[in-house]
Amino acid sequence: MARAIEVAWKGEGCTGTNPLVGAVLVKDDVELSSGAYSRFGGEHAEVKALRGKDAESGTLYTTLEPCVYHGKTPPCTDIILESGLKRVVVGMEDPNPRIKGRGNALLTKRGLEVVVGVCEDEVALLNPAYLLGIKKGRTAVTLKVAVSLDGRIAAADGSSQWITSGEARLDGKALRNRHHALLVGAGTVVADNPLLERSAHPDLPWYRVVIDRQGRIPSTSHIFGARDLLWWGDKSQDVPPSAERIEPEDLSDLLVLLRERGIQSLLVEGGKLGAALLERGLVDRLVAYVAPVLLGSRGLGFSPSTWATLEDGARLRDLSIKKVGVDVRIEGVL
Ligand code: AOF
Ligand code: ZN
Repeated sequence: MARAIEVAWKGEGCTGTNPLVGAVLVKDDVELSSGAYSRFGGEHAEVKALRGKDAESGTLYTTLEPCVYHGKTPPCTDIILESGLKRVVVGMEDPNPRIKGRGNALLTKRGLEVVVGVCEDEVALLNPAYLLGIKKGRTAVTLKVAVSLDGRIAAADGSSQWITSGEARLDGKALRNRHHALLVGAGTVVADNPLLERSAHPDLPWYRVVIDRQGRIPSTSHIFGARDLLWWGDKSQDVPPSAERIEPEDLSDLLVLLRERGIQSLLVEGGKLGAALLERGLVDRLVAYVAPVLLGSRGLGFSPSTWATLEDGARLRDLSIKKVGVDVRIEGVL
């Protein structure tokens, strides 16, 4: 299963709203082949691992339960049943309501030995946004911040360029490649006039979700030239010709609406929006770049000003800590 997990990671960033899946075919304790789901709409991992191989009496290790219905591709259970496999070892059940145990049940019914829940915690790490989306019915949110050692994202006078090093900024930009969309507020667009592009996956849509309720963003902004824009703005305001207007009721509704449009993961890059989302319990993952700089206690923070007790606060789980240039990146789940 560890091998299947390793193989699954090959598809990172390329599978759109579908999960990362890896499969490994083993016979007589020897790995014969492997396959990864590596492109949205492409062949499933199990099919790739089994194609052209004599799998008779073998074991297939797959990180996710094999699918049972005709989607963009035929059901993996058909191919498994035709292959003559004896045993299928599954990392976790696929919570997709159209599958949810049916794949495993069908294979068991047809006489295969099916083992479910092997390395489940590691397997779940392949698809946090996919799993959260099904569980909570909304887009998964990552908040990225660049902070000083005393927790400030800007000095008291508002200046914030540049708190972290060039290495940390580059590392932070690469986070865009792991998400389906980026959320920005009018403040960021007006202050920085950014293009908000990303460096990878030119073939996949890259949505920029802009919140400008007071219509503050001038039509001369770079963002007006971008494609794939979703705009939550003031009704009387001009929006970019390519933008689609959205009208959610609130931030929580926005995340439901984004998931309905196939956006599974959303990156928020700092600022006021981050605090508003944190306050509502709508941040699932935090990535903080901490710089060895002190900015003073009147500097701007990024967490809710309404939190007062230790219980109000939030502690990160499943930490990963890495040195990036002279800064430290702390990533964790909320
Ligand atoms: C598998 N193996 O490699 C993947 C699975 O019709 P599709 O291709 O969009 O896929 C439909 C569903 O199949 C998808 O939403 C997810 O539940 C599951 N993905 N299943 O057996 C794979 N990628
Ligand atoms: Zn499948």
